[in-house]
Amino acid sequence: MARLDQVITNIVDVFMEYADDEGKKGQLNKEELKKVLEKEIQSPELKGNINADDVEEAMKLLDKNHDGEINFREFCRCVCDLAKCYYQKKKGKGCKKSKGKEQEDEED
Ligand SMILES: [Ca+2]
Ligand SMILES: [Ca+2]
Repeated sequence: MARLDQVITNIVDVFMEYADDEGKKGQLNKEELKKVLEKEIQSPELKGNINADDVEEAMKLLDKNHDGEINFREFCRCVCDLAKCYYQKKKGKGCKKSKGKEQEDEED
């Protein structure tokens, strides 16, 4: 499989695997979110951006529609934000910590 094929299928597969584990299907609750962050993010560079130890904080940051769970759209945004952070780091800029505020604007 090509690399982007893998990325895309992985995002979907990981989300479905954890989201359907307990509680509502297709939604990550706090425990499920903690598990994803702990098990599926291992690189210290990425771990620095999202903290599984403080899942309350991560949940607050990611749960954009404030229903207490992470849906696929919110999960995608999380992955995308991590990718952006990594990109910024590679360019030597370091990533801006979002403070849980809605940041819809794409600054480039
Ligand atoms: Ca669930
Ligand atoms: Ca939500």
